[in-house]
Amino acid sequence: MRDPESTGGEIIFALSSSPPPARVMILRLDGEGSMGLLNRCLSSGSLIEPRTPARVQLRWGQSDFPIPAVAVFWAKGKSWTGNEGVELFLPGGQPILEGVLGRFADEGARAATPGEFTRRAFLNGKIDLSRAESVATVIEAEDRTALAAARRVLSGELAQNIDALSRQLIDIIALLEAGLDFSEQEVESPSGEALEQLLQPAEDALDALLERRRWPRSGPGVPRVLLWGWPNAGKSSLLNILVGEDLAITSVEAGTTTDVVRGLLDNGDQALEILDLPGDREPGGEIERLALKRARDLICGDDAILWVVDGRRSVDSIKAEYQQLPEDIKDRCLKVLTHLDQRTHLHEEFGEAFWVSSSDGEGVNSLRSELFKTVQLDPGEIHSAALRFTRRQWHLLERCKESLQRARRGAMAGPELLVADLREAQQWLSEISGEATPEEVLDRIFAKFCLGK
Ligand SMILES: Nc1nc2c(ncn2[C@@H]2O[C@H](COP(=O)(O)OP(=O)(O)OP(=O)(O)O)[C@@H](O)[C@H]2O)c(=O)[nH]1
Ligand SMILES: [Mg+2]
Repeated sequence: MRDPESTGGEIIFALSSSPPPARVMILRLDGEGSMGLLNRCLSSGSLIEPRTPARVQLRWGQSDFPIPAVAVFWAKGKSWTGNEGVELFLPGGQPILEGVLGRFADEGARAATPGEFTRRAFLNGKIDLSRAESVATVIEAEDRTALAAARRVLSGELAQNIDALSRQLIDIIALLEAGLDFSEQEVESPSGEALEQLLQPAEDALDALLERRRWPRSGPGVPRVLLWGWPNAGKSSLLNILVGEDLAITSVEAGTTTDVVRGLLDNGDQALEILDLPGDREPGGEIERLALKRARDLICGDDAILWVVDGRRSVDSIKAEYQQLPEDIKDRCLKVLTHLDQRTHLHEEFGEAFWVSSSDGEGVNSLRSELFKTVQLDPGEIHSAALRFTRRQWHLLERCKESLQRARRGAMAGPELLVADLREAQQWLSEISGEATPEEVLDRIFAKFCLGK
């Protein structure tokens, strides 16, 4: 599928159990020739039969005693990764571990990188990316509910849903394109009713899938609050005054914050993490583009969002900015108007907004208590078939929803645009399944895994 070298051309090894001291260690070898490699390291016994445990004696140094071990060999196509592989169970101990791994390295194998086994399974088409990602969420599960939800994804429930939804979209696109390709005359956009019939089932399926995310806000980890808004809106100043520490640099220069700055807010009962992000703007260069993308990628999941606006701006300009906000932010942000100390007008249209001054602290206490209330909101019921989405998956599903909404809104502009929006929606889905996930995103996903997985 991608780089063949990374799918089994090289033999990799890792400890896939807890590190010593331990009674037993499990080592894994993966890649073409794993069995031959292990056989070269044995002083007695040999691995011949696949999937049959064999008692062996391992030679791991010139003058050292052989180590009794049990080895299992997996033939190509039959293992978790899809490659030829060996699992080795042997007595736990640091010198043994170092000695055996050193021996494997002498034989030409190399240490696996974090998540490399799972990555190989994905690259070999054994699992899709949604299942690969869930290996990490299963390991990280904090309680039984989290574990059950993660295991549903591992077993392929998300993958099946994404696949079905993707096929639905492809069918609609094909139908529309058939009209575009073969008609001699001008192609009309489908009527409102026809469009409804085409899109509604897909939208319903997506909503049903999003609904399965149901996750208690007060659940795993510390709830997060993101500060979003234009450059110079006063985000970093607000972070500093909220946490009572000068964590972020502030300046009259627009674009001061270029990376995510994190602060912790604690009221004794509960803690909140506050993330100050670079101001939302058109990126000027590559580094800025990456910084903004990173910030944008953070905005998903259950985080509360503070939409921070310089309160000295005109109502019309603030309203226009609000219209431009991504849908997933609009729905759930608390509006904050800064520069209360320099306020020149009232902005009654934003009656629900919080006015604050980072210069004298006015309004900051009530915003702080509102934040704690927001994250303590009723978590909602946990869906009985909840799926443990990663932030990335959740984000992509929301992007898909946005594209479908845009398709519906823009349908009257012509079938070409409609098809383009639907293609985009389908593209977001293929990033979840991994068919169209950029290499650097894969690197980031698998880098978070532990070694040996
Ligand atoms: N008087 C007054 N000045 C403020 C207030 N909030 C921010 N400022 C000033 O406005 C300027 C911009 O504030 P920042 O906090 O750096 O703005 P930002 O949104 O983090 O900007 P970027 O990092 O560029 O996106 C700074 O000079 C702050 O001192 C406020 O409530 N009152
Ligand atoms: Mg800033």
